[in-house]
Amino acid sequence: MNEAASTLEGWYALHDFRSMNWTAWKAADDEERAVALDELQEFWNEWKNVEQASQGSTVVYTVIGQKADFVMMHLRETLEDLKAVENAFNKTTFAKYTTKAYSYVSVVELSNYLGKEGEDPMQNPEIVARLKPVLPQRQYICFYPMNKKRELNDNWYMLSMDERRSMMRSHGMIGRSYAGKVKQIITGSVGFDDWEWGVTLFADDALQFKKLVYEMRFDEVSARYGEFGSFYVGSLLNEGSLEEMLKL
Ligand code: 76R
Repeated sequence: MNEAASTLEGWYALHDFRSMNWTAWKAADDEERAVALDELQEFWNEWKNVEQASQGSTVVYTVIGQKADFVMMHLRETLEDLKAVENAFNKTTFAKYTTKAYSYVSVVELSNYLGKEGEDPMQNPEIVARLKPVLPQRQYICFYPMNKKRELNDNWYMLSMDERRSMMRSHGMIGRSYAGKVKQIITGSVGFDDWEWGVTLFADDALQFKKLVYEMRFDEVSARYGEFGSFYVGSLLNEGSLEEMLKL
């Protein structure tokens, strides 16, 4: 059998995409809307407590276009914790005014392609921090799921470790040239969801997503072996801007 890359896993991830039911939201009276927003605020405070206790992280972004209206990205220690936060949202009054648009379940993943030999990665605080990251509050988010191809002539999983490692080096070099501009979080989803990885990118300039993803298309790992799902792009929401979005 071919040598599998060994992976390190951190927090579990849920990307929970929702659409607004504007008809219901507009039909509600002022008091109902106020109750919904208060509950949402309470819920938001709970997420912040989780983050402060280093037990997870949550960010909320709008989604531009018709695929959804907003996305809550949650990182938590266990799948049960993710289910609990999903349920808690579903039980809020605010959820009554939303519909489910899409979701993605995965786990923060680092692979050993470029790791240093002989080093125990879990002793490296930088690696531990990347496995359990506080999600960045950059202005824009981009999310898409992807696979590595398994076709007769182009089968990533049949390549030798050396071949994959050298291609991943080239991939990493391109990625690194976006340091400071784009922050990426790769989450693995083999066995969890419909694609093999979720790619979540954060940036203050949304054009950097286009430039990075485009540049990677010319790199062999993506050009030859990458298969991509739907792309979602959105901008940062905090309690204030969410209220603004919901104001009638
Ligand atoms: O983790 C590291 O920083 C080491 C180098 C590295 C690995 C191992 C790295 C760097 N990536 C790795 C793994 Mn990546 N990455 C993607 C996409 O749109 C596309 O064409 C592909 C989607 C982007 C935009 C991106 C960005 N990467 C992976 C894996 C797992 C592969 C496997 O195990 O087979 C996938 C699916 C994937 C996909 N990558 C970087 C980036 C960026 C910006 C970096 C540099 C990170 C940095 O140095 O800060």
